[in-house]
Amino acid sequence: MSTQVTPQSYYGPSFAALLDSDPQIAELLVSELDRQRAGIQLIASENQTTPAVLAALGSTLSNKYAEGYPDRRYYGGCVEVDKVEKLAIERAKSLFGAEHANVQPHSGASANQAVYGAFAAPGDTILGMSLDHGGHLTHGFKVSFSGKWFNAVHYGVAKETEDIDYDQVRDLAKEHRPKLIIAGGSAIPRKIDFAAFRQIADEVGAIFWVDAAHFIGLVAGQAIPSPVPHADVVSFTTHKVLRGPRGGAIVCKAEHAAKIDRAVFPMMQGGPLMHGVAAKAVNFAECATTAYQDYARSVIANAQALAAGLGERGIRPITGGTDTHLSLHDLQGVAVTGADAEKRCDAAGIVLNKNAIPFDPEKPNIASGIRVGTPSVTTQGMGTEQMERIADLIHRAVTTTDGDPEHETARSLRAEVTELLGAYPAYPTP
Ligand code: DSN
Repeated sequence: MSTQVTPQSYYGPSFAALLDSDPQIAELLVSELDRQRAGIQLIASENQTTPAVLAALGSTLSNKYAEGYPDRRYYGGCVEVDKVEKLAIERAKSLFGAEHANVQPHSGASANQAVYGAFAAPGDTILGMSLDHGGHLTHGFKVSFSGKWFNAVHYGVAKETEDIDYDQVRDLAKEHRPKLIIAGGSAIPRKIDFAAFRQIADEVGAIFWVDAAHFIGLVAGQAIPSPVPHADVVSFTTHKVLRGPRGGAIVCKAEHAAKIDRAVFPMMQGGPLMHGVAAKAVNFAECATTAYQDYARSVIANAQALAAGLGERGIRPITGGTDTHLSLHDLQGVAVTGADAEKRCDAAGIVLNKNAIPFDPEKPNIASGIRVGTPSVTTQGMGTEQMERIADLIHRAVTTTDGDPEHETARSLRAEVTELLGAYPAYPTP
């Protein structure tokens, strides 16, 4: 068992019961908290949610079956969970200025399944960003249900700008007349021109869907423009920059509300995870504060500082920088693959992921790039000065170590990481 103080406040009052009944799993929970505390966490899709959200997740709401929607359930005893879900819905609508919200999707992929269920039938054509240019599996990638069940057509980025090629989007939309046009993805560093997408969708009579999973937290914090006024439907996850529980949600225009609700339940899901819905409600309230808005702005400032710091050291940011919480970097200038960089950083106490870059000469499991994001380090209170230091640590890890944790430089880099994290701890012990 870890020598650190038992993190009761993060795992809730039931942690003592777990420790008693299943010490093996209890120990792993603590080891994972230790792991999250011990490294610099730069996975762009991760964050460190609050003790309040963790408390809601670890609650007896997990016991309740509540198929249906508030006041329209298929089970008795839903009086309290009805109140919880109504609060979550109202808070989501208010936070995003949305006409309708569905807070039941179990995950981002579940939310996306429901959007397909609402607006498309198997065999229909969809238009999304290709995965190797920054899109997402569920936007029609060949091994995903979305690529198997729909006729998926993909746009990408322009070679010169490395940003979305809107002319290509229009040309493909006119040629293929998709039912759905999808904006969003997992590795897009720049703001998306939602008005341009809306215009193209209108030109071809398509539904315009934004998968805002990555950047919805920046929208909630009013740090970047919102897709909500432009899109028919916006799906998202609640655990990235947003910093809520692992889960999904959908907001949409009122005219699509019934379709979306029917597609989430009963088409794609059964009973909602009411402990997750409660945690989403807690999170939406947290995001409506000026403190969260300050956080969202700092996430971007930090991402820009980190991207610039890496760029100055020969690790080129795709598109030249970022407007969001993440940047994507080309390692070809330092002659290291993404897979090697990920391993070398890991050995140095820095957690990030290899990532394909547009027009990547390497296979996806090797890749020529890395993706870095600042949601977690910003939650820990770090600022642009620390990003400069992290850029230096990454550069040294990538260019002077070999992935062996016992390598002398890896050991000294880990000592520097520990020193930096000492001033900005994750989940500081109360
Ligand atoms: N896996 C997520 C990410 O890392 O971007 C997207 O689903």
